Amino acid sequence: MFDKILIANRGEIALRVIRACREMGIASVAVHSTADADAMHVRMADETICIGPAPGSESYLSIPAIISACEVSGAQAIHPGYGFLSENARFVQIVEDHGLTFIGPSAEHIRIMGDKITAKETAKALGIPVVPGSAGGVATVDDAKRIGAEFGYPVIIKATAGGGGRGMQVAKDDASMERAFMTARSEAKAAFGNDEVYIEKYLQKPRHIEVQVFGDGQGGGVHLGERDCSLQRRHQKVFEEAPGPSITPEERAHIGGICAKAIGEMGYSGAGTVEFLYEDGEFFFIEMNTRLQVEHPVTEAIFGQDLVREQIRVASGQKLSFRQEDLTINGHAIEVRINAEKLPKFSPCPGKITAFHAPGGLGVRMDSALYDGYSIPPYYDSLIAKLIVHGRDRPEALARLNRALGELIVDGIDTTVPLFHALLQEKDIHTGEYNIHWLEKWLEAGGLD
Ligand code: MV4
Repeated sequence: MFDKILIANRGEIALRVIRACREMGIASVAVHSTADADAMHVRMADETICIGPAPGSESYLSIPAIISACEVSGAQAIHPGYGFLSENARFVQIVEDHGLTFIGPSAEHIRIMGDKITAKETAKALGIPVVPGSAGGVATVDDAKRIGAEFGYPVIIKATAGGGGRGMQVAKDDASMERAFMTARSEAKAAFGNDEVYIEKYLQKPRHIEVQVFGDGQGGGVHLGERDCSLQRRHQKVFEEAPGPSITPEERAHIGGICAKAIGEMGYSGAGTVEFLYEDGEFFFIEMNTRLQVEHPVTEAIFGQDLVREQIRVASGQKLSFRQEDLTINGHAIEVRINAEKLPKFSPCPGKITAFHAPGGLGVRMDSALYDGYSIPPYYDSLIAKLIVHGRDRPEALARLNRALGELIVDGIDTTVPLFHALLQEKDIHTGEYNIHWLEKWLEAGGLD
């Protein structure tokens, strides 16, 4: 096991990793930008190193700065958290070339899944059901129209180098294909420096269901069920839950079993998330994320497992501490993402916290790096807290969410908390009848008014 781990991240996820390290008797090294000298992750770590100026590109994304911080501190491993360098295959290669351990999958697995075409080919070859569509990249409008005719409109054009929704275009018929295809290509080029696109049958009202997997790097793989993350705004998740309200135990065992087997066969190491669109009882693979996700706590809550601890164990060459048959679901968990944003437009709202109180009590977890008097810097993501509630069933979790939101105090800035109070008034949220379009439609229809 490692003696010392460097955390190449900030905010609540850096705290999350520091906490796992402390429980495991591992020393933690926080890195920070000049803007984060007073940040909670810096206060809570065993050691701290300033790695550069405020912009992420010159600090949390600076590979030389992070490698140097490892060498200076004597950390043997790097936990990347999510975002920043967490899915950067080149970084992982450099980490390994310096004799350090990346807490996550191999550079090769990150590379395969980063290219959405090779990701899909790999998933398909491993028996994971994928969305019907083009075999590989589509180079011309004529080819795109052939695919439209073959699979039937509407189709969606996606960037091979994309993910997370950028550079996608829907074509509803042959006539709209030329424009959609050209727009997708130029957006892909602008966003990713790569204009390759592929095409899929467009699913009209799916849910976003993602399966949590873990590989031991030695041919073993397990799944920890699914999360439903359909409630999104502009491809940003706002509310996540586990288990998925529409998923039966049989469906879970089926798709989970397929994913776990695939992860084992790949020789995948560490935490991963296999993303699906789920419509009319069918799962369709779209992408795989090769990192720990923001919403991992809902899975931790219902399985009673510490996923960061498992990541560290696997990275150090130890076995997973659970087998598939040890994993059972207990109750229901919901996470809401609290952002420093002003409603109704979700405009970023950094500033000084003048009063702060985190909710508590049975079944309540708040992961946040806020404290009274803290000034949220304007340079980074607007996520300031994740409120996670756990109940014996979904109605209890929803009631607990309502109760916990009522206890929360964040004064001095605007947050997305009123959004969650409003959502809790909606019947569809209580019945679980929502899909990927529900939130945007509700906002457009004046849900926040
Ligand atoms: C799709 C789709 C419908 N059909 N693919 C958006 C982000 C990226 N991860 C995949 N996305 C979508 N892919 C097919 N074949 C609809 C979306 C989509 C979406 C997916 C998940 C959650 C929210 C979404 C919002 C709009 C579109």
